[in-house]
Amino acid sequence: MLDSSTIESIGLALEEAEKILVIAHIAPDGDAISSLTATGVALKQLDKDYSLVCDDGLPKRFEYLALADEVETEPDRSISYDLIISLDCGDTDRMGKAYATLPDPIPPVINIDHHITNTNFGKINIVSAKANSTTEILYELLPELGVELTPDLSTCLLTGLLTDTLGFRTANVTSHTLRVASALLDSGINLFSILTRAMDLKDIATLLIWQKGLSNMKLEEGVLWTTITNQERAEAGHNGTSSFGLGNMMANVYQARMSAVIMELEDGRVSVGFRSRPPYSVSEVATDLGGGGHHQAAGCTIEGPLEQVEALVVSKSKQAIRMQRAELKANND
Ligand SMILES: [Mn+2]
Repeated sequence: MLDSSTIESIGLALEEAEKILVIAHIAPDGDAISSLTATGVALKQLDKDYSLVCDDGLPKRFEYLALADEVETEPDRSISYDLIISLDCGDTDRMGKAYATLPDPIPPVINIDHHITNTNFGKINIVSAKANSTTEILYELLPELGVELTPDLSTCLLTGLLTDTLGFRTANVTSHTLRVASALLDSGINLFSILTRAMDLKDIATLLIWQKGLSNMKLEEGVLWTTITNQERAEAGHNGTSSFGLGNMMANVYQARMSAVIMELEDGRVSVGFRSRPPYSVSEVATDLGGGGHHQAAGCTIEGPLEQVEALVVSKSKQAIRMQRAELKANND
């Protein structure tokens, strides 16, 4: 539950702000992008001036979200913003250039997030690792600020909840999660149509990148990993840094305790997406490598070359499995 003093300070910050910059994380997933559009819908209702920004723009499959066409890849340089709302970002790096290139003085930040590794970088922080998605936090928060739960808003909020729980399949889903979803559906929106567009429909490039990833896959000591080079990405016609569920698929293999998709990026750095099944956790490995995330899904971006990152990631993952096994065994004894 949100405490009333935090709600009050957010209400006050919004009231005083004239130009609000709303930022979702780089390489946005469904939760990031729908938190962004949901916040836009809310600010519009509250009659506030805002910009919705994500370095990497809005992925095509989320074009059905309200205000999708308002999402920009950089802040408006002619505006001097007086408030930032950061969404689904565990640290300020996740806001990318949208934040890093802002002129001084940097306006105060409202940090709304559910990553267990969140660094509480905001002036106001609403960080709840218990929430299944950042949109679940917005579902609690926005009505407290006088925002009405319209079908457009509910569609955004449910999209974040569905995508971050992989369609209610993750370990943190509870009856509460389903009650939130149920309340959102009561505003007159259609679960099937959101599920289909947000999670099922995909570009052929996605299957081609899976094909590359699966053929490069290796399994050692419970770590199932793959590497994807820039050339392979180009051949698949794949843009961006997401593997669109390949890591999730690989973590759901009996022989795997952790999975890692290690992908070369155009600038020579390498992005790593980690996944695991309980009781194993990948958030510590990702944090150790300069990233962050959740127990079952985390990631980081490291300087290349690819082969070096691969060796590092595999050895760190094996080590994490050994340590976590030992801890589990000690706890069971
Ligand atoms: Mn999220």
